[in-house]
Formats: sequence, structure tokens, C-alpha cells
Amino acid sequence: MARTDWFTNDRFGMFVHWGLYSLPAGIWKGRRIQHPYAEWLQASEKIPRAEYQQLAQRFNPAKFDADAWMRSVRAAGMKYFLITAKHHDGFALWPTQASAYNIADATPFRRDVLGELAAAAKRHGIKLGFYYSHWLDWEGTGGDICTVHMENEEYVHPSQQQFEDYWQGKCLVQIRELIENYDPCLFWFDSWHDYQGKGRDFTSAYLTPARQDELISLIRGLSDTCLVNSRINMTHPSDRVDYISMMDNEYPERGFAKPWETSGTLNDSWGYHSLDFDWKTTRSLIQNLVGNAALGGNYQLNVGPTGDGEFQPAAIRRLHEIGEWLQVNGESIYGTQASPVGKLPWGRITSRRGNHDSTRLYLHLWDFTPGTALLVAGVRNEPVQATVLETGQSIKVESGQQGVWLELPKALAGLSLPVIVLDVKGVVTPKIQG
Ligand code: FHN
Repeated sequence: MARTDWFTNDRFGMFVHWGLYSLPAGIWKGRRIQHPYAEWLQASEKIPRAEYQQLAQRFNPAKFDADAWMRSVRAAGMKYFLITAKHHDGFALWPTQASAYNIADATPFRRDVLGELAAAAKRHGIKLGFYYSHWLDWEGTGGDICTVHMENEEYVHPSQQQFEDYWQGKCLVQIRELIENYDPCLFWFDSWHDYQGKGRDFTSAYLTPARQDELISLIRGLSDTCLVNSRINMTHPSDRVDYISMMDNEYPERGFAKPWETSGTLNDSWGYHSLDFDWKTTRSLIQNLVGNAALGGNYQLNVGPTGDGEFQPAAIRRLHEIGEWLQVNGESIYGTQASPVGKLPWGRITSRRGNHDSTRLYLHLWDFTPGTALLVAGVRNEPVQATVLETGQSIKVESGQQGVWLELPKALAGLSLPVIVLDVKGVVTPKIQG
């Protein structure tokens, strides 16, 4: 069994960005912040560290309920959950020994949010993982201190000694704590290689191959099961990483040999942004999930809870709608493999090997006309049967020269993103490349 088996099987997880920035929620001193991501507040508005850190005194999310969050994860049909244990601002959501800048020591809330989430995740059968900003840390203990102005970038970087002090004294200590205290299923490290395309590579100056190895070795020494993503070092990811993370909201044209995922937002910001109304449709979110599964990849959909600890109604509705779709169509996602024939003009395909020398293809119909014939081009295996996954209605199938033909029933018009289960004889090997 591979360490990543559960990951490729589960396909769908929740990402949560939550921290001090969730209180101002994209507005600072009465004005919308310049950066589209609410969690970039401190850098975007060039807020002096001491002033930003005062937000901790107001962080008291009375409505935070770890069980309610896990119920939402389950309602959405998600199987794992990852949260910003520490984002770029350097603030920790657990009582860390490495710095007093944490939820227990610096806020009136004083509770161990990660501990409560870990316990709730266990109760609800959800796996728990952590986002950890290992490269950027704006607390001021020597992480890569970077301020970005949208038109006029300014960068302030620590000396190598300052970074090393941060690395040994905060980053590595906290990673150890997170594993020893909460036994995460994965880490999602965050870096990117070429700052805003200006050809300057600030990642590798600090995230050297030696440091990358040191961090991975620490994790491997403490846990046999914890996964590590490729954004630990976007410039030179080590062969030792377990899965590939795409850039934000990036949906590739092809799959990869390693397990991989896209993390995507519900609107534009990751952290809660009260002026971000750019919500994606449920249909497009399901298509992101299916599109990645059809290329053998995962989808991690982000929620930005409010400073009070609640999910926004617009998020809840979308999560429920995705979950309802998965309730009837989940068989076409969980534990499936990539499409054997790539993308087709009418939709996407996921696949599963049958028991007796047969293959099951899940045809995800996105763009089709009920009452007409549909060609599954490139599948030359003999068809056995086809049914609509949601309703059980059987569909006439026959093989032709270019592939398998199906007669789409008129009743498909009443379904949303319907899936047809097509069983064919023999093996149709999934393609890793799209
Ligand atoms: O800067 C972060 C951003 O705030 C957010 O955490 C995303 C999630 O993928 N990662 C970085 C930008 O790519």
C-alpha cells in the first residue's frame, strides 16, 4: 500500500483559511484592501507588525464550533479537511511553545482550535491536515518578510542568519509540535517560484534543497503516514514529496504520474472577505471536481469562515448542493481513476476496473442534447450495459467504428450534471496524460 492511497481514493477535501485577518475581512481603515486575498491584509496595507498583531486581542470567535465545521465537510461529501495552522502572518491557531503569538496566549479566546478540530474530525471520520506557511512569516522572527503593493512592490528580506534562526526556532519546532500533538494526514506547504513574474526567485534563496530535506526528514522521522506537497519548494521540489499541488485555482490540461490536487476558492479570496461577492456557481465547482478526477487528480475547495467562526450562507449552500450531487453520483468520483480517452466534447470520463475483465466508465454529461445519440469516441471495447447513475434508467448502447454509441433518453433533461455508467468488456487503461 502506498502512503498516498487514501488521498487518491478520497478525491475531495476542504481547505480552510482562518486567522486574525478574518476579522477585518478585506477592509482596513474603512477601505477595501488592495490585495484580492483578505489574508494578505498585513502586507497589502503595509501595516506595522505591532499594529497588525493587536488584532489578536479582538480574536474571540464565539460561534466557532468544530463539530459544525465537520458536519459541513461531511455534508459536502468531502473526506478530508486542512486548515491554515499558520498562515503568512505568522499567527498560530494552537498553543505553540515556539512563540506567544498564538491563539491560546495572545487572544481572549484561549482555546486550542486545532485540538478541537482534531477531536471533531475523529468523531466525524474526517482526516485532518495542515497548511503551514514555512517560507513567509510576518511575525518578525526572521521568516521571509515581504510586503507587496499591488503596483509598486517592495520586498524586505531577512539575512540568512535571521532566516536560519526563524527556521530552527519557529518553523521546525512548530512542525514537530503539529505532528506530535495532532498527527496530521498531510502538510500543505506554500511557496511559489517567480514573484509576480518579474524573474526574481525569492523562494530558493531561503528554501534551499538542504532546508527542504531537513524539513521532509523531520516529518518522515515523526510520522510514516503524513504526506508532503510539492509547494514545499516550487522551484526545485524534492523527489521525496508525496503529491503535487497546482497553483491557486489552476486546472491542468493533463494529469501527472504522482498524486496531485488543485486547491480552489469559492469566490476570489481564501480568507473571509466581506466585499468579495464573486461566488462561483455550484455547477462550475462540481465541474472542477469532475475535471480533476477525470485526470486522476484531487480537489480541495476552500472556505473562509468569518471572524466569529461561522461559514457564510453562500458557502454553506454551495457545499450542500455539491454534497447532494455526490450523494447520488459519488460512485463516479471516490476511488475512481482517470479517463482512458481524455476529454470529449460533451464532458468528462472517470473509470474503474471491474472484477471480471471489464471496465466501468462514468460518463459525465456537461453539454448534451437529450433524445440524441452520443459518441464515446476512442472506446473500442464491446459495451455490456449503460444506465443513468441517479435514476437507474437503462440506456441503449452499441459499438461503432469510432467508439461506443449511446441513445440519450429525453428524461435526462431533468437532471443536473448527469452521469451515465457504461460497462464495457476488457480493460480500458486510464491515461495519466489528458
Ligand atoms: O499567498 C497564499 C494565499 O494567501 C493562499 O494561502 C494560497 C492558497 O493556495 N497560497 C498562496 C498563494 O498562492
